[in-house]
Amino acid sequence: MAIGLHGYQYSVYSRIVRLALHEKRVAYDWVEVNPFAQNIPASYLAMHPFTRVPALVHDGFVVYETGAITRYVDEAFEGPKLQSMEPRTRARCNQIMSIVDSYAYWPLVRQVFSHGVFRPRMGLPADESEFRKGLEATPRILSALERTLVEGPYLCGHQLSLADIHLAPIIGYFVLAPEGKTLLWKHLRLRDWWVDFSERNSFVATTPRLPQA
Ligand SMILES: N[C@@H](CCC(=O)N[C@@H](CS)C(=O)NCC(=O)O)C(=O)O
Repeated sequence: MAIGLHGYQYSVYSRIVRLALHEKRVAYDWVEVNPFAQNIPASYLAMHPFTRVPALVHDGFVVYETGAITRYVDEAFEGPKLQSMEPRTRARCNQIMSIVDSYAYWPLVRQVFSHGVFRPRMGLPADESEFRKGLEATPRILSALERTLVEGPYLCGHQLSLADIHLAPIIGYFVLAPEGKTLLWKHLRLRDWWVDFSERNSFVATTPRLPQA
């Protein structure tokens, strides 16, 4: 059984898949692909025509789009189940994954983290107005996510799910900006969820090595 994960070391979406594989205890080979590079290999573009990462290859079967990959990983491999069969719990988890993709990723990662943390650390030009726009968009997103945390300790109740795995890397980057951490700390249940998740072995083991501030 050969599993290859094509991803970028700093990519939150690649980390989501790494977390899912780690939690399922599935071994894989990592193939580094920088989606922002000018010279993305043609072999990768043949797999992922939208020039994003990640993409998973399992015994010749190629799948891209992170939610599709993590659901596949959960269903194709042994290990703890990361999706509930109960319709409302499952709907809530899918809703959270969709909130992350549709509303959270851009402001929290591409605006706050990229312009407030990543670009300055990489010595790249950063845009303060993008950073501010991201911060302004955030309270509504954090409040919506916090509202899902009614039963805890996980986002969808008593068991770890793909929803936790989908959100954690996004929050992990967001709180590296002190302004982001301050905003998260106003949402106590979400903060507690985050502190717990950040201590999981899978999360620690997949921490990207960012340049120091
Ligand atoms: N819809 C894609 C989004 C993946 C995505 O945006 N990945 C980022 C890295 S975290 C990327 O490849 N960005 C390259 C770009 O924006 O050009 C998925 O779910 O996998």
